[in-house]
Amino acid sequence: EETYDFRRLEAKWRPVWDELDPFDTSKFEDDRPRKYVLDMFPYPSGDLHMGHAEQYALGDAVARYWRHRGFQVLHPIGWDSFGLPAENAAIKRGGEPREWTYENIAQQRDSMRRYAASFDWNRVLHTSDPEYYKWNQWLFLKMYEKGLAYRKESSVNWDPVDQTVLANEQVLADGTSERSGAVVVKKKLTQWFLRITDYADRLLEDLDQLEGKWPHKVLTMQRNWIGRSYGADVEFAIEGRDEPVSVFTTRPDTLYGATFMVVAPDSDLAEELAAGASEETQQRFREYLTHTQQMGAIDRQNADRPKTGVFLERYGINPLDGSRLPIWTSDYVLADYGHGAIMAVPAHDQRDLDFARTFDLPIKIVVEPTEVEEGVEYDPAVTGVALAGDGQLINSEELNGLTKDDAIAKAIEILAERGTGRAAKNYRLRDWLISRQRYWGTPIPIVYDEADNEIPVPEEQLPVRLPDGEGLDLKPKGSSPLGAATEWKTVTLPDGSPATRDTDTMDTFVDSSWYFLRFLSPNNDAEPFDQEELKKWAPVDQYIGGVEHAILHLLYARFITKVLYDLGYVSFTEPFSALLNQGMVVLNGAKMSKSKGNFVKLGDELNEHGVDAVRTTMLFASPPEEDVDWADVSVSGSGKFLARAWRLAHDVTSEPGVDFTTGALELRRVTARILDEVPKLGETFKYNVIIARLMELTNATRKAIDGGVGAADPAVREAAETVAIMLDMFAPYVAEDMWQQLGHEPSVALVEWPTADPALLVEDSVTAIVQINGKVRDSFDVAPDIDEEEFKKLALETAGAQRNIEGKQVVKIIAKAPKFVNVVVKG
Ligand code: ANZ
Repeated sequence: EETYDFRRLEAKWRPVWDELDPFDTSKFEDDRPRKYVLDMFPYPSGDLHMGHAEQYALGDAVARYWRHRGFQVLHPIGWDSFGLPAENAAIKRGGEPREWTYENIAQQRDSMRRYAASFDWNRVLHTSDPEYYKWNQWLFLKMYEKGLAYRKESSVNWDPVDQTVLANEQVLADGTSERSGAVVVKKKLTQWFLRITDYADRLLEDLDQLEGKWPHKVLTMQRNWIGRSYGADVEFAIEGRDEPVSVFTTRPDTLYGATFMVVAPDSDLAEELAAGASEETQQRFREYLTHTQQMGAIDRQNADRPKTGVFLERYGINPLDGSRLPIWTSDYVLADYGHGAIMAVPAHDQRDLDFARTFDLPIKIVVEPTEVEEGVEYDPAVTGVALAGDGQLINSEELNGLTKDDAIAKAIEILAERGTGRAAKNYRLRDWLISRQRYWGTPIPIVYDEADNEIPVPEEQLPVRLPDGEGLDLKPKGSSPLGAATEWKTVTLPDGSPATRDTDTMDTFVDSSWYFLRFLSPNNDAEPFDQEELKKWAPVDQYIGGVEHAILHLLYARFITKVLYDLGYVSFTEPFSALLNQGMVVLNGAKMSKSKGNFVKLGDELNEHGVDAVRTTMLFASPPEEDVDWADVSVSGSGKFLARAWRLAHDVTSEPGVDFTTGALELRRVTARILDEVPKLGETFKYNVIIARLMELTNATRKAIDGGVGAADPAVREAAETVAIMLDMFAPYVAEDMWQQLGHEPSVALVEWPTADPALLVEDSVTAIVQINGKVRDSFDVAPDIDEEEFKKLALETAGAQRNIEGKQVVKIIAKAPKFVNVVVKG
C-alpha cells in the first residue's frame, strides 16, 4: 500500500461503509442539533450523468459539512419514478414502464453508492410504489373533502404529440410543450383541479420569509408566476343583453377614456355576442376563432404582434358617462384572465392604442402626463406611444384634477356607490390541473356512478393500485390507457350498483409536492408521515437542486405544505427553509447533449479518474451556483492533489493521541487558520475556496515533513488529520483511508472538526511604520504586544530613522504601539 490508487480505495471502503451504514440517522441518534439536508430526487431515466454528479457532489458536501460541525444530519434519497419518459420508453421498446423504471433505479442506486453520497439508505422511497402513491391518494381525498380538489370542464392545454393535458407551467414561453416540444393547443375536457388559487396570497406573501435564504431570482420567478394585480371589476351594461359584462382593470381612473371593449375570441361571451350579429360577421368570427385556437399561448401574449380582430356589432355602456362602446373581439385579450373581456383605453394602454390605430377607433386622453416638455408632441394618436405613466386627470368630470392614484380610489368609490363596480385583485396563477390521460402515474381515487356522481374511494380501500400495464395499449390516443382496463375500472358500490373508476392518473408533480415529508417515515403504513419524526427534522433546512424547478415543483410543494398546515398535519408553512441552485456542467460553454455530440459520460470520467477526483473537481471548479465548464477543469490535477494529501497520512510517524501543542509552531498556525476559516466558508458554500485552502495546507505539511520539521512532529499529524477530516466533504474515499492510515477507526465522516486554538490565530508579528516629521521613512516588525518604551527604542534604531535624525534635535516622539511612531525633529 505504498502508492495512492483510487481503484483500490474504492474497492476497499465500499463494503466497509455498507457494513457500517454510517448515515443511518436512527442508529446514531442522540441529543445533538439536527439538520435536514435534501437533494432534489432524481428521475430514473438511464444512469447518472454529469449533471447528477454535480448536484450530488454539492448536496453531499453540504450534508457532510454539517455532520463535521456536530449536527445530526438527515440526508435521504429516493426516486421520482412515475411519469412520461418511462411510458414513452415502454411504447418505443415494448414491455412495461415498470420494468424500465426499476431497472434504472437499481442502476442509479449502484452508481450513487459508488459515488459515495452520504445518504441514509434505510429511507429510500420510490413514488411509483403503492406504499408511496397510496398517500398521494390520501392527500387527494383530504383535499377533496375540503373542496380543494374539484372537477370542471374547461379548455385545457393539450399536447398533440404526447396526447395529454399539460399544466400551464408545462407550456414553455414559445407555446410548446416542455415535454414533447409540440405546439400546445386548447381542448375542452372534464378534469380534476387543485385549488391553488385559494392560496395565491399566502404563496405570494410568505415569499418574504425566504428573502436571503432562497436565490433572489427564484423568488422573483415565483412572484411573477403568481402575478397579483390590484384594480377594479367594472360592470358594463350590454345593449340587447340582460346581464352586464364585468371587466377587470388596473386603471379604473381611465374609465372616461374607454372608447371600445374587447372580448377574448375563445370565451363563451364572444360566442354569445357573435351569435346576435349578421351572418357575415358570424362567419368572420368563426374563422377568427379557429385562427386564435391554433396560436401558442405565449405567442398570443406577445404585445408586439400586429393587432387583428372582428367587430361584433354590439355595444356596451360606460357606467360612468353612459357612452356607447363598440364591442370587438381580439386575440390579445385572454379568455382565462380576469373576466376575458376588457374596457379599452387606447390613450393609456399600448395594446389598446395599437388596436385603435389599426381599426381607426377614437383615442381620448384622460390623464395628462406630469412631465411634458414644451413643444414635444405627446398625443398618442400622433406618437403611437400610450401614456402609461402618472399624471393629472382631465376630461373626466368628477375625477378631474386628481392624481392617478387618487383617481383610482375615487373611481372605485363612485362605482361601488352606484353598484356597478368594486375593488378587485387578479392573479395570473390558475388552479392546478392534475388529470393526465396516461398510464404510468397515481390513479385518481374517485369512482363515478351511473349518473356520473363523484364518489371518493373510502380511505381504508387505499391504495387504488395501478393495474398491470401488460396488455394495455399505452400509445397516446387522447384518453387514458386505463380506460381499456375493463376489469380494473369496473367496481360495485355498496348498494350493488355499478360504478366506474376515474381512468386518468395524477400529474407527477403531486408525487414530488410532499415527498420530503415521506422521507421522515417511508415505511409507515398507517400514516403519510410520523409526527415524532416531523418534530425532529422538518421542515427541510437546506434544499439543493436545479433552477429548472424554480416555479413548478417549488410552488406546488409550498402549496401542499400550506394545505397540510391548514389540515393540522404539519406545524410549519414553508417546506424549504433555504434553497441552493447548483449550476450546470457544460462543455466549451455549451450545454451537453447527446445530439450535439458534446456529451461527457460520467462513467468514463469515474473510471479514468475515480470518484474522489470527479467530486473534488466539480466543487473546485467554481462557486456552486455557477456553471462548471468541463473543458476548463483538470480532473487529473484534482487526482494529483488527492494523491499528495493521501501521501501525508502515509508518511506520518507519530502516534494517534500525541500532544499537538508540542508541535512545530509555524505549521500549527497554518492548520489553525484553516480550522478557523473553513466553518465560515462552508456556511456560504464556498467549497472551491475550502479546497484551495486544503491544497495550501497539504503543501505546507509536505514542506514541513521534507524540511527540518520532519514526519514525527505532532504538528504534522495535526495537519494531516485536519486534511483528512475536511477532505471528507469532497473526497470520502481518500479521507477515510487517510483516517485509517493515521490510526483511527472509520468513519471519518462522523468526526467533528476540532476548533482552532485562538492563541495560534494571533499574528506573531505586525509591521510598524516609522515617520519623521510625518513622512514615512522606515518600517519594522514587532510583536503585537510590545510595550511602548521598547517600541520607541526600536523605532529610533531603524536605519531610516537614524538617517533622518542625524544632526537634528528630537523634539517629540508620538508612538502608538505596535502600529506607528512619528518622530518630530527640528534643525
Ligand atoms: C383598462 C386599462 C387602462 C388597463 C390602462 C391598463 C392600462 P395586469 O397588470 O397584468 O393584471 N386586461 C384585463 N383582462 C385582460 C385579459 N383577459 N386579457 C388581456 N388583457 C386584460 O393587467 C391588467 C390590465 O390588463 C387591465 O387593465 C386590462 O387593461 C388588461 F391605461 O384596463 B386595463
